[in-house]
Amino acid sequence: MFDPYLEELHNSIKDHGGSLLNLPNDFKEYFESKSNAKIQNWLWDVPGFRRWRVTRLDAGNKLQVLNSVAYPNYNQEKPIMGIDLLWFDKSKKLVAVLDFQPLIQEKAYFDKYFDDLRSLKDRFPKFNHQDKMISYNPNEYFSPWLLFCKGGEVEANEILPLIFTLFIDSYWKVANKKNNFPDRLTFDKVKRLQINYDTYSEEKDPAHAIFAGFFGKEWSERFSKEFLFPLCLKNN
Ligand code: BLA
Repeated sequence: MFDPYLEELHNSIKDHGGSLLNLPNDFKEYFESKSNAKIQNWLWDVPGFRRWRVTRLDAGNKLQVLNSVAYPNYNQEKPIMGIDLLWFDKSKKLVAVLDFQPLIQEKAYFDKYFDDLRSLKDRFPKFNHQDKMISYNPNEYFSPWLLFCKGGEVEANEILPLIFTLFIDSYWKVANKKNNFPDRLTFDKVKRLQINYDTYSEEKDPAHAIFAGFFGKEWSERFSKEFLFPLCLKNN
């Protein structure tokens, strides 16, 4: 379901000078026969970024996931790029979340980095899911123009392909924006906010139970600590 997006994302990262970093073998790929679930991960070194991770989960018709987070360097106050795409084939249900995740919730910051995301949001009303978030706080590390869809096959097959490309292209524009650092946020402040992002995300992530169910508690805890949220204060 998400392989074309995975390929597009990886090609786009390579086009922007990214190179693959090494990972432990059981993070590169891990298969659990009991659950028939496979997870693959990639870690990229990309100019301008401190860390860019990509995860692909294939649990057949139970669940398909593409997840990616890009953390700019600490001397860049730019938003974090966050993608979480889920497809539940049995129920033909799509959950798609794409955002420039803001470090702070201030108008001047939004005005500087969010024009393109705002216009994407205007163009794609189906990605304007209005229900309350269940686990996350919409005012913490989510922007007012978060692209959020809870839909089905039409959204997955007809709208997501358009949005995905435009979203990635828009984020590169933000990433390539000249940084007038130190602007609003200093190096130390950006670092603190990124540490807080990992701490917050680790706490709220609805995926823990899923990973533990598919791959066992032990592997999943190490994966969360060492790959997903290494800066999480709980782990340090
Ligand atoms: C929701 N993400 C979810 C859900 C699951 C995952 C199971 C709940 C789906 C539902 O409502 O039915 C699963 N998240 C995963 C998996 C990974 C993961 C398997 O990270 C693997 C690494 N989540 C992110 C990022 C964003 C994000 C980067 O990891 C930001 C774009 C957002 N996921 C996000 C949001 C929801 C969600 C906003 C809805 C949750 C809510 O309603 O509070």
